[in-house]
Amino acid sequence: MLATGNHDKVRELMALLDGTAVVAAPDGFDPDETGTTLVQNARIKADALRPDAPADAYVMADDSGLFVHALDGRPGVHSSRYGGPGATYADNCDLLLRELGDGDQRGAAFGCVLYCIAPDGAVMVAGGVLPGEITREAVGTDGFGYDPVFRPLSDDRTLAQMTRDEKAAISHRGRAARGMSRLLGLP
Ligand code: ITT
Repeated sequence: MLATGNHDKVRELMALLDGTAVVAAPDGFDPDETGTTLVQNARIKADALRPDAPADAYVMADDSGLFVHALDGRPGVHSSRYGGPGATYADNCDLLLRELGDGDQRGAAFGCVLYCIAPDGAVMVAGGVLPGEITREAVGTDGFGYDPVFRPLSDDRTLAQMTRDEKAAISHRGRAARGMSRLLGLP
């Protein structure tokens, strides 16, 4: 059971864990993310869902964010709330482009931590990083979040110009999910 209220993460994680029975958290799942690191916030979400999940289920949380070097790592763990309460993905991208302006320092990295609690209480943690740079304008319509303004170092397109499989092959979440699959002994 995935400890997230973000349907875009659910969609990507279901594809990444293809062949495993995955269910989303109940509607409205949204615990306070008071941590200062991806690991802390992933743990908060997994711990919050554990009591409500079936006893024989594995509970897995995803905490992720975009870390921009010229902004000292912001928006980081605050990526979903960067533009304030109610900000859309487009609002967040616009704010980021405005903050960076014409600056040449555009290096950034996506990070993802997956935190899984097994039925017996054992904890498994896996992470993934995707280095890249922030574009000067939003390009592409696929993916979600900051995908239209993020170009991985390994490509000349943004993540929003890639297919789901192309993104999964290189992304922070794809890397973390493959690590978690190994820890869980999944195919
Ligand atoms: P949950 O806490 O319910 O899981 P959330 O969206 O609030 O959902 P986070 O606190 O982990 O999750 O914030 C992650 C944000 O980072 C997300 O909302 C996007 O803005 C951004 N993000 C994470 N992964 C991304 C990706 O693959 N592509 C684009 N943006 C991403």
